[in-house]
Amino acid sequence: MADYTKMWSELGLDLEGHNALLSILGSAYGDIFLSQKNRPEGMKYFDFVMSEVHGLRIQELMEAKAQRRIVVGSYCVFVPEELILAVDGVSVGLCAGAEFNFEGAEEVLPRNTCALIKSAFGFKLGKVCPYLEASDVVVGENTCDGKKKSYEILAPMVKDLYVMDLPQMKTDMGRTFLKEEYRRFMAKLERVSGKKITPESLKMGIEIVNAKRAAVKRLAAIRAADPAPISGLDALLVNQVFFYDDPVRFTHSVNQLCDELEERVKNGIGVSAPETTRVLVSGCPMAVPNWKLPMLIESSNAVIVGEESCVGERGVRWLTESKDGTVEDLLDAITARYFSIDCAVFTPNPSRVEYVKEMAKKLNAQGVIHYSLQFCQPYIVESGPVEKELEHASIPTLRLETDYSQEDAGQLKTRIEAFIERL
Ligand code: BJ8
Repeated sequence: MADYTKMWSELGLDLEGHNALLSILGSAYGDIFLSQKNRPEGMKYFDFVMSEVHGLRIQELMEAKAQRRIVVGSYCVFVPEELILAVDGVSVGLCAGAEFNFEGAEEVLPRNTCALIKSAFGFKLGKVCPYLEASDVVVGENTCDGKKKSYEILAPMVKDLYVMDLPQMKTDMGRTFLKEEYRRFMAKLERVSGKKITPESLKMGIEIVNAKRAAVKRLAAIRAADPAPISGLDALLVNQVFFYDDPVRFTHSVNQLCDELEERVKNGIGVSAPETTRVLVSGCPMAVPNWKLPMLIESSNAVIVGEESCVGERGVRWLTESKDGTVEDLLDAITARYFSIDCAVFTPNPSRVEYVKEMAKKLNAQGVIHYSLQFCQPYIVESGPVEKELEHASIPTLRLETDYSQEDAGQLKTRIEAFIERL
């Protein structure tokens, strides 16, 4: 990697902490990803992106800013990238998946806060996230109580925290509310960027994001093959890079990877032997570099064939209808798309479990591992009924609760191995 020290210090990063984080990440990446056997060639692009995730990509963001393009950071798939692209902005994901500076985070947040939120705070307080520091606007959304209340604490720490309110029920009122929130967000983006959203710019934004989602959906569909042409770890990585990379370049690289995987399927080539036990993971999102659970599963004689998660199927499943029309018409299409997302913060949320069943069938998964982060009430509460419903449909299910530490790795592995034996 080139020397980016100057850029990192100009962004205000704590160089010592940042170097420590990069070195942990680099060695974890080598151990977990590069040691896998029979990886597709197309993963080289994603290895490169990861090796430059705090380097070249940040340099691109800085160049975009120099050209008066805004960078918008967000923590949730309810924040429409289409709108950000419509003002020629750059959208970046800010969720964090590493146990870094939790002591700092626990000085401002309760200990019993989920690891994803603590990690975002640990990164901010430790000054180690260049994406956060490069963001002109940070969008917080009112989803779970943990995030909603923690944004009050984050607000004074970032340049411009914009809070997006979200409905909690799938009613007509909820849909109208979501549309009005997206309209308010459009006005915010126009104000900060100094650019007006037009039907043309919005349609272009929709098409770029649709193409990106369609590429990931293509990848997801190929994973139905046996033997699995790609590991769950690599597929998760693609879904994680989704939130950082340039969208057009990302789409091209995913499609290239899919071309290769389709060839593999034709020739019966896989990353694991035919008839390896196939598992679906469902639940909370796994932000970079949260690779703990997939690593434990895939080192237990099983392959992950899908992720029912926001870093996965829930983030890409729906496309936005792209049509000619006014900004208002396109805003309706965007609202319809996002209102379909079945995050556990909605009540009731029956479509999620129905879709888990559908995914298990489509992908020939023999069992489901439900993953909740500790203290994540929406997904932990929902995991009971989900398990019951899946078991009722004869889909064996294992419910796990964990965090970002390695302390429970041995215990989790024992439970995962016992579950896989049962399938
Ligand atoms: S749409 S899943 S990205 S809210 S793990 S912080 S829910 S306590 S991340 Fe999410 Fe949007 Fe929903 Fe998706 Fe809270 Fe749970 Fe923590 Fe979570």
